[in-house]
Amino acid sequence: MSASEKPKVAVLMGSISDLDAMKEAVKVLEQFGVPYRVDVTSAHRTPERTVQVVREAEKDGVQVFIVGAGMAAHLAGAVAAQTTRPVLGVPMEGKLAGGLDALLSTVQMPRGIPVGTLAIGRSGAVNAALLACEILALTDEDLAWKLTQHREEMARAVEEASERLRQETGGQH
Ligand code: RP5
Repeated sequence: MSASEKPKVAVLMGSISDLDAMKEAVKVLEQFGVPYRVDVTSAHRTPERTVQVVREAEKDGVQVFIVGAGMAAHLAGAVAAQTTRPVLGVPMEGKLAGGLDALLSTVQMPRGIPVGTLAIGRSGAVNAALLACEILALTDEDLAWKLTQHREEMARAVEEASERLRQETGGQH
């Protein structure tokens, strides 16, 4: 992202150890040309910094927050408590029962402070970024067009895979 571009999405993560999965969200934002900022901040280790990051991001013009955290994954909720802009939570996998701990900590928000929770891990990070694009596309025709193109490309890829499989196996439609 060039320094002159104002970020529309903030990608936050609770630890640098979340970066592998959260990189997937960044890749999608880059693919769609959506300016973003990235921060590491922890609901538990740096609670005040978390509030500051949200304030700063809002001032920068961020419209959507994508927040990844693992274990007792309270970061998305802590961010949601500080903003009325949409917060998309991505539970990190791998600590307990494949990330069930993080999934429940992210999704089980008390009434009134919503976190839109995605799937655990990389798929969740990808979908969080796509959902952020869809939210921004409500007022951005260019982005809406790119999303439609992306859906068409995915459909073509499925059809091509099916055709390759048919040729390799000699199977019939
Ligand atoms: C959470 O604790 C982070 O989001 C991370 O997924 C998990 C473990 O953090 P580290 O001990 O690897 O820094 O707060």
